[in-house]
Amino acid sequence: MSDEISKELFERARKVIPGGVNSPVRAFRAVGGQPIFIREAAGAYLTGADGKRYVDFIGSWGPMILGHAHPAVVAAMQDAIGRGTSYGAPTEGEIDMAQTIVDAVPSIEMVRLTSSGTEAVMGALRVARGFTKRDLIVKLEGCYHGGADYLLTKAGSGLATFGVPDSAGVPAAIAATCITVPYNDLEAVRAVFKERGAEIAALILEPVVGNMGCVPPGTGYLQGLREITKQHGALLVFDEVMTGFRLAYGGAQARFGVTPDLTTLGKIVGGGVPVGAYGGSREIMEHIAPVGPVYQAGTLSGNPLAVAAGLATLRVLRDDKTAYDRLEATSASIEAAIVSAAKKANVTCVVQRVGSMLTVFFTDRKVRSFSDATSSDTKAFGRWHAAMLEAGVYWPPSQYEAAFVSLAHDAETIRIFENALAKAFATP
Ligand code: KE4
Repeated sequence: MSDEISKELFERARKVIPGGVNSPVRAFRAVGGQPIFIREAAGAYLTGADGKRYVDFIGSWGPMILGHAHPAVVAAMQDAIGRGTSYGAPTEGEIDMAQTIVDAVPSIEMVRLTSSGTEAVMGALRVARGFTKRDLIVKLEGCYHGGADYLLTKAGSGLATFGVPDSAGVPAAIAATCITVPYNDLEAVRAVFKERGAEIAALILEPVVGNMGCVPPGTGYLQGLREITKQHGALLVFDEVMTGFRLAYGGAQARFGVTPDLTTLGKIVGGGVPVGAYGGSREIMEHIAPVGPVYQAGTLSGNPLAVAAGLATLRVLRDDKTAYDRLEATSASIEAAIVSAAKKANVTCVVQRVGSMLTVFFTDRKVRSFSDATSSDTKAFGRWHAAMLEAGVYWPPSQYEAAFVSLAHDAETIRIFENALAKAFATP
């Protein structure tokens, strides 16, 4: 039974917000149907406008690793809000937040807070350009790094050509400062650096990709990128906005043992409230204003309320010594449930998971690159997504996104999930 209240809210929203949403993927255009408007959330559950409860596998696209309305986060925000919401002046909480990130992330000696992942990426790549005095950025096809113009590009024809705009409004000259090559292809990266290495400031990637669906790095791939960038004097930037504090307390770089020059963070570091961050060595980071010549600023950067939520979240992850083991166990159960249900229904799909992020690809092959990902049957995914939603499971509304498991997912949520899978895989 569809949510009539959400339908009415969507009609109203579309009159005053482009597409009725404040971020495109929420509009369900990739899967069809109507978006569910959410009234509240707690633990592993979302409650829709009509009161229907859903097991949540979006987790606000990553931040909600503790589950929604975690008591420690709620208490920290309630305590902070009584002292005001923003001062535009430094606070002790920002020092605690910075120190916590420095202590956790291997590549970070100094860190600057922002209000989004996009801003963190923009800051990191600007300081990479300022530090190396080079202009070009290399990105990998299928990775998404937020809304900066020069990163909204797709691969031009051929390998080492410049990017072409992937969004209206991005000038060709700006897009041309970014070269896009396929993910998991070290030869393609070697070729780009052979041809243009002296002009390349940085290579940025999601160390485990979430934005073409969950695609892990091939064996030796991250180490190979580390060697190639070092050889050519370019900086290696791990965009850990999604994987930071998700795949391990130290992020993907701790899990895979490869240390980049710069790291971007977001999502979990804000605990569901707007916080982004970028960090690296003191030598690089002291190129940023007011110490150095690279300008980057933000009215609400380090906002006391957002820092309170983020710090409470990181402290739970730091102090709960079995958190990541429990997350791994629950995520493995969820993966096994999908594989078993698909097999029972004789449905061809591939489940790819790293830690507590995973994707169900409706394809018959291992997905190692964006071209593999686009072999997926997105219509079959759309039908499956709608059936899961009807059965009370809110899965990310796009084949090219990762789902997220939280510490609040438990045996009851897995039972609901298994029942939904049986129905969804039976849906033709
Ligand atoms: P924000 O500006 O949305 O906070 O972060 C941008 C960003 C940067 N880097 C990575 C690896 C990211 O995944 C993101 C944002 N992720 C998307 C979901 N895949 C956010 C959801 C949305 O755009 O609505």
